[in-house]
Formats: sequence, C-alpha cells, structure tokens
Amino acid sequence: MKVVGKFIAAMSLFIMISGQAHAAIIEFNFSLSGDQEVGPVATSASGHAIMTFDTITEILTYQITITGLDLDGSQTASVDDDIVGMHFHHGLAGSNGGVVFFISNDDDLLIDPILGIVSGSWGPSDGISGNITELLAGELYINVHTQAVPSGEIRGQATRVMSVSEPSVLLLLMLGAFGIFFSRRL
Ligand SMILES: [Ca+2]
Ligand SMILES: [Ca+2]
Repeated sequence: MKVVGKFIAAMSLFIMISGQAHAAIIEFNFSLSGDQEVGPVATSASGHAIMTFDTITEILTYQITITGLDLDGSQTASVDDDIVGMHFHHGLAGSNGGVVFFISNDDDLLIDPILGIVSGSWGPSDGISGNITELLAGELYINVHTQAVPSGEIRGQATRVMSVSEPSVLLLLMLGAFGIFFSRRL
C-alpha cells in the first residue's frame, strides 16, 4: 500500500505540474469556405480565422479575414455579397447547430471592411463559459450569412493547432498506462 500511496502522490504532483503547463494559450487556425456548408455552397468567397484561447482568463480572441464578401454593405453595389450575420455555432463538421455567440453583438468587435477583417474577443463577460468544452473539442464553427445565402455562405470548423505542450499529455497517458500495469503487478 505504501508503494501505491507514493505512486498516487507522484501522479498527483505530475498532474499538478502538467496542469500548470497547460494554463496556456491554445491556438486555432482554419479556413472558411462554401464547401464546408451543409450542403455545399458554390461561391468565390472564402475566409481564414486565427484564434487564441487563454485557459486562465478564458478569453477567446479571434481574427477572421474574409475575401469576396461585403462586410459593411458599402464595398460593392450588389447587395448579394452583403454579410447579414456572423456567428459561432455548436455543431460538428457536416452538421448544423444552434448559435452560441453572435459576433455582430460582440462588445469589442472591430470591422475593417476594406481589408475584410473582423476581430474581437469572446470571454466570460460575453458568455463563453458554457461553451469552452465544445470549443476545445472542435465542436464549434463560424458561419457567415449573406443576403444571397442567408443560411450561410462560408463556414469554418474551429480547429486547434497542436500546441507545444501536447507532448506532456502524451507523457501523462504513458505514465497512466504504466501505472495501470504497475498496479496490476501489486
Ligand atoms: Ca455589397
Ligand atoms: Ca467581447
């Protein structure tokens, strides 16, 4: 039992250290396109999103660059390309889900219609708290709705960049597997 106690203590310490190592910035990098819509939309518009999530402050900072669409309705004469809504939705790739955050309502939203850049941050004050598990699991997507395609013209699944601290997760899994093996021998 002493050995088991020591092992549990060591595991606890490792998880604590590992947990601290994970109090970090998680990066997302993904594209938005018509073919990610359910069903696919034929469009020349596209987008790219770069986001970071701070695990301490729980603030998601996003920057979405969009080409081929009109962010403020004054960039082109046609109304077809006017963006009428941008949201984070909850749903896996290939399926539609409900809105979890209205980007247009973001309190610190910045829009540069000439460069086609939308940026802001979604944090606890914006109601991110109930969506963090889904965000980190890749279950959220950004949908850009236009006059021409109100259901969504381009879409992108929020996809994480493998962070540098991932190897410690692998190490933890290996240690866990070793622990199971070790405990069976006792
Ligand atoms: Ca327009
Ligand atoms: Ca905000």
